[in-house]
Amino acid sequence: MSTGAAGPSGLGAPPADDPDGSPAPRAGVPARPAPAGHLADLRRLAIATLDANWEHDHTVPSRTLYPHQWSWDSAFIAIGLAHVRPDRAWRELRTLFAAQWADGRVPHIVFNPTLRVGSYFPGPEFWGSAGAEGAPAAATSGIVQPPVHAQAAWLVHRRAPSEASAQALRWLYPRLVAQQRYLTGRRDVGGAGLAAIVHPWESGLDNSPAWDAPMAAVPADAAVMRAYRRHDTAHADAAHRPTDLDYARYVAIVASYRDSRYTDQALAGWHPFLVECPLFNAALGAAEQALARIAAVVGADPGPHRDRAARITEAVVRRLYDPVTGTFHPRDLRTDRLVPARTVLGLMPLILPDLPGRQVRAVLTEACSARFGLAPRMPRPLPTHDRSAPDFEPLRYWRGPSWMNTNWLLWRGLRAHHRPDLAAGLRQSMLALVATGGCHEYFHPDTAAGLGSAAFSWTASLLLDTLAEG
Ligand code: 2M8
Repeated sequence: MSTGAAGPSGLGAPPADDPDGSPAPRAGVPARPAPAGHLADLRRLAIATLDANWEHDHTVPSRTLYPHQWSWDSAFIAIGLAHVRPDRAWRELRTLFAAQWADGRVPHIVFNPTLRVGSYFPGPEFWGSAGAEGAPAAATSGIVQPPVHAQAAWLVHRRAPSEASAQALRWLYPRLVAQQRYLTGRRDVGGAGLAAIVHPWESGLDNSPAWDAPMAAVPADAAVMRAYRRHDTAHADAAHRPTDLDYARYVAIVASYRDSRYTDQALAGWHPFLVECPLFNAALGAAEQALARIAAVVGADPGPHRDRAARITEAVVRRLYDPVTGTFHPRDLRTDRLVPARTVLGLMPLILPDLPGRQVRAVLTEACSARFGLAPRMPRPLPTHDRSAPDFEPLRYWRGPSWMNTNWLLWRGLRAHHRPDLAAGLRQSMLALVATGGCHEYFHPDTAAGLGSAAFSWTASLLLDTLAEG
């Protein structure tokens, strides 16, 4: 079953205008609060989307574009499922962590073995995880995604604490700790206590302009892609997706890592892409905060988690904050320089509850500037890239469109840093976004037209969380 291109009214095609017939909010026009009946429609749409994407023991991000299990998608999905299907929320996380590698890495894709070859590119035959030491029996990718899982587990438990949820936490806790140990150990290429990502896919924001500079140094030729069949462009507009040259580089970076059997030894000496990402490392620090809370439930010591959270926050500020731009940037470890692009990644350290006041103020200034447009009354959520940048592209994937997950993270950060005024404005704009575009994967940042997959799981699940916590 597929919910197809679904707007909230009647689950049909995404409406150009509000279901009550009034015009959809346009740029510059504050979104007005949605009426209660309308919110109930939105909730129904979100649940239908998640139910349609449930696959035995996990949720696919999208039936068409992403038919396997993805790591950070599952964390976001569990957060929403906790509101409506708590058993599934725990199942989602358990299925993912059952595919954890012996070294603690949680793979970014767990492949569904029943799907035909070619249902996703690059598929299990390309990743060849079976040949790597410590890989699980299931076929997986060999890279990771932002570690938002401890926060997800904590939120799922907090929504409905019970003996069953405490038991689920007891099972997950050592696995979450192993995930952190992997990232702060083997992946600490820069030696400062932060994790390096080895592929843009590990950031989750695959073709963000943040990766243009480090990617330019990766030798590749777009013609390489003639040897492969891209699956994504068969299901989404190619003009909204990464280019063939991007993909040639993605494939080259995977091949480098895979051919070294996914070892992290001496990465600096041979791997072509090594970056400390602000979102990834903010998630790493926030995970330690969540683990401190989980530790208290499972009878472990929260103290070491708090200490590690403080050290990660300090390193994020020291390594990734630029006092000249007043925002955070990724650090390219191959050049040891900050990447100049100002993307939404730079705002993500706001999810760190102990971010110092100076950086909190700087991030809020950046977020409230015309680059991103955060305000107590705002027509649209934040785009993924600086609106004033010459390479801002409102239709292309992570180079401009609005996404629910980055906005949801920011919304959480605003609440943690006691900005209910801005959090309320952002929440309202997120609800208006999905009310206009449906549960799409991403959205035109001005018109809210739905882009990419029309029935995307984390849009649905984070919508449920946003609706519930108004
Ligand atoms: C997108 O990434 C995959 C590769 O991992 C792809 O483009 O095929 C990203 O949006 C990523 O953040 C997301 O986890 C994944 C599945 O939704 O799709």
